[in-house]
Amino acid sequence: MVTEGAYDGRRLRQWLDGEARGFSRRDLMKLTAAVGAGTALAPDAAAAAPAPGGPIVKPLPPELFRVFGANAEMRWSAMDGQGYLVPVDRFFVRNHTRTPVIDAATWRLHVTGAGLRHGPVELTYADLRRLPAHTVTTPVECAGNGRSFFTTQQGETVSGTAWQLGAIGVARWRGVRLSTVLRHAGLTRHAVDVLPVGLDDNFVTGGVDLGPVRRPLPIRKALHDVLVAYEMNGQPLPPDHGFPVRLIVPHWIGIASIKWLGSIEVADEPLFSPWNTQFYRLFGPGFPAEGQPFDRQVVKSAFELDRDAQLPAGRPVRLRGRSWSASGRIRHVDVSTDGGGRWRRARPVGGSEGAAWQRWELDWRPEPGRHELLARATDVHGNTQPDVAVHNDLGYLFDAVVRHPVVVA
Ligand SMILES: Nc1nc2c(c(=O)[nH]1)N[C@H]1C(S)=C(S)[C@@H](COP(=O)(O)O)O[C@H]1N2
Ligand SMILES: [Mo]
Repeated sequence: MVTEGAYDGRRLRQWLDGEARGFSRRDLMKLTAAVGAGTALAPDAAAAAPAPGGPIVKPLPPELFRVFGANAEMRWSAMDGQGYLVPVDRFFVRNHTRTPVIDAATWRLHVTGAGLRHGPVELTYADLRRLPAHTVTTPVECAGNGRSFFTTQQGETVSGTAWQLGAIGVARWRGVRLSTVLRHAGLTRHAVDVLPVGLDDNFVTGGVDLGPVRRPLPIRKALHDVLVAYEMNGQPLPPDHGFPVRLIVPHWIGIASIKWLGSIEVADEPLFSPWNTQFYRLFGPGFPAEGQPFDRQVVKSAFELDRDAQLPAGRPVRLRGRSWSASGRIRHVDVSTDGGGRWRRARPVGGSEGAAWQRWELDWRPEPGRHELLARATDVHGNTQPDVAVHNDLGYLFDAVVRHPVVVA
């Protein structure tokens, strides 16, 4: 398992040597030109200064987080006793560089591009707040959530941050529908793709500046359920989660939900960025050489326990967990406390606001010793968690049932 940075460097060298899959040097030249244009379109980028201190602003106490450089995942034990939503103090953070500090008073959202009817439009924070507000409860989940289990459970090599299952959080997001913003700006019938661009530092890897973090969305998704969010769990967005404004793209991989939103290009042709060509595609044997694109998350489950958690012997234990699917509500969750021999149906707890996830519980009378817990969720469409996830080089979409060791003493 190598770090995301090492992976990026390796991929980039292959790319420069002409061995890259689906992204030629010519593409790189075009990309570099496009990046120049993108920067010119975001004159307020100077308003975003890196935060003093580390790459993440909020405290990362070890009982709530596992930290990987600029990224921090939630420990699942931190959800024990919590409600439906993940509080901000334990919500995972995934930064390509570092959290910028942005002044909402000088911030502008620039809407530009050939897909606009009357030319570019600029919105202030106050403008955005005056547009009709909408609230959605939905997860943000990194495409690589669960990646470490490709290695520890399947013995496979993958690159990227070695997340366990804590690169997900569910929050209640409030803001303006992207469709409202785009219709306010005025779309032509030829709008095809929308490119949201972040105001954080350019992402530089292997000595090459890939420009600001950005990933195109098809106009259909953009007009369907995407939110331009300014609140998280009833409070202004915290700096680490995109203050003043981020995109929330329900059920899609986290990279779609661009934080620190500075501009949105509406194009009349398909758009590309490294985040939908070089990264966030499935590469490896069995996939096309240029990589298989994907956007949607899969089905997963987690126990609200640390790995190797100590549980008391001699009395009943109430196991709790959550399951989620990007395709719809969870229909049922089966739990095994003996390494997969016997399965029992977990009891659902509470509702499933926004179909973000389902809480569940199961009572267990454990014998002293080591045990392996497993949870397998099935959604309303019959999508279920397999025993083995499909390997891909970048370790995305780990959906297999995770074996969770605990010690009863
Ligand atoms: N501008 C910007 N947006 C970004 C990122 C980033 O580094 N910069 N990271 C993306 C990724 S990969 C994920 S998984 C989510 C994480 O959101 P969170 O940090 O609020 O949990 O933000 C996405 N949006
Ligand atoms: Mo991510």
